[in-house]
Amino acid sequence: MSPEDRMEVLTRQFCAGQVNGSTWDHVQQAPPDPIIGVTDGWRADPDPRKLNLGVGAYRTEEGKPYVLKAVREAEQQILADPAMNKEYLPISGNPEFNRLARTLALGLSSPAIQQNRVATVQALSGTGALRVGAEFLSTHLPSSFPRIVYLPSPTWGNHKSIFAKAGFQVREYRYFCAGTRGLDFVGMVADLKAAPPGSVLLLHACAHNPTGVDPSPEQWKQLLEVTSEGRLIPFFDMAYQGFASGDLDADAASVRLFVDAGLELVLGQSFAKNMGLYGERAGALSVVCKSKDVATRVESQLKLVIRPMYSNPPMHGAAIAARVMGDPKLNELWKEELRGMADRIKLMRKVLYDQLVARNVPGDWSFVLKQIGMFSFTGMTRPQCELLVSKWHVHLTLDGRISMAGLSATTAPYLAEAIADVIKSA
Ligand code: PLA
Repeated sequence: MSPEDRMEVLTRQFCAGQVNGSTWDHVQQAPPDPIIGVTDGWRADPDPRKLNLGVGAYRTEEGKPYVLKAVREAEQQILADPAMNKEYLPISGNPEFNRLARTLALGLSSPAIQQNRVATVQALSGTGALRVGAEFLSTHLPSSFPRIVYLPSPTWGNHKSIFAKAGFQVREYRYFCAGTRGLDFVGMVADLKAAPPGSVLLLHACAHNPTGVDPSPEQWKQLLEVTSEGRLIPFFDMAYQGFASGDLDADAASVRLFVDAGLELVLGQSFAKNMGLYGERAGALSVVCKSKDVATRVESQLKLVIRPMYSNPPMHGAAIAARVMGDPKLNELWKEELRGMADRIKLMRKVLYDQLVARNVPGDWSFVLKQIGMFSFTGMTRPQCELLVSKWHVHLTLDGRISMAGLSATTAPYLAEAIADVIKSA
C-alpha cells in the first residue's frame, strides 16, 4: 500500500471510530486513589455516624475543617492592601515566600542560609515540590549516577508514582517493623549501605506517613554517616513541620543536622498541614548547594523544569504564608495555633488509647500513644478495614492508617467500639 493509500485508510478508520463509538473506547476505568478516594466514599455514605479518618486533614473537636486565625487575618490584610494585584508571579514564585520558607526549614543561623547557597522555588504544595525536584534530579544528576530512588517501606503512596514519572527506578529500604511496630533501624541501615552510590534517598523529615515512627536523634546521626559514606543524595520530604512536636524548629532537626554537616540536599516543604492551606497548594522546593554560584545555576534550571509544566505558581496561598511567617504578630499567633493542633492530636491519641483499653481490645495498643504526627498505623488487616467501612461507616485507607486529626473526644469512643468489633470478627 502506498503511503497515501495508507493515510486514506487511517483517516477513514478514524472517522468511522468517531461516528460509531469513541476514540477512547479502549480506555480502562482507573481505580480510585487509595487516599483521596476515601473522601469520595465518605461523601457518598448517607449514614449519619460516618467518620472520615482517611486523608490527613485537621478537624476541630466539632469535626469541622479549621481555617487558622493567623491565615484569616493575613488574608484580610492582603485584600485590604491597595498594592495587591493579580499579575503573574515569576517562574520561581514569590521571592519573599521562598526566602521565608527556606529560613523556616533551615533556621536563620544555618550556614547554608548565611552563605546564600540555597536555591528555592515556590511549588504546588509538597507534591509539586517532589515532582519538580524529581524531574530536576532526573535531568541534572551527573550522567554516571544511576536514576534510582530509595523509598521507605511503607511510604506515602504517591512517592512511587512521582519518582517513576520522572524516570527513576524505585527501590525500597526497610523502615517499619510490623512485629515491634517500631523502626527496623538495622534493616534500614543495611539496605542503605547496599545502595549504589549516587542513588537518591527519600527521607521523611518528621512524622513519617503512614507509620508515625521517626528515627531517634541518635539514629539520625547514624543515618547522616550512612548517607555521606554511601554518597547518597538526600531528598527530605517535609510535609509535617510543626505537626510532630508542635515546635517548628524541633521538627526540622533532621534536615538541619544534614545541612549543618555540609551535605548538599533537596528539600520539599508543604504548608498544607502546618498552616491548614491544603487547597491553596503552597509549598517550596529547595536545593542546598555547596556554593552560591552553584545555587544560582541550579535555580535557573529549576525554572526550566517549571516553565513547560505550569509556567508559574499560584499567588494567593504563598502570599498568605509569607505574611504569616513574616509578620511577627501573625507568626506568634500561628505558632500558638500550630501547638494547639499538635496538642489536640496528642490528646486524641490518649482518648483513643484509653477507650481501647477500657474495652479490653486484645493486643498492646501503646503504639497509639507513641506514634508521631497526624496518623496512627494500627496494623489492622485489609478485611478488618473493609468491615470498618461497610459496617461502621468509619472511612480509612485500607492499609490500616487512621488520621488522628480527624477524630474528636465525641467520636473516639465510637471508633474504639468499631475497632473492638472488627478485631473480633474479621
Ligand atoms: N508528602 C507526604 C509524606 C504527605 O503525607 C503528603 C500529603 C504530601 C507530601 C503532599 O501534600 P501536599 O501536596 O498537599 O502538600 N499526604 C496526605 C494527603 C495528607 C494526600 O495523600 O495527598 C495524606 O493523607 O497522606
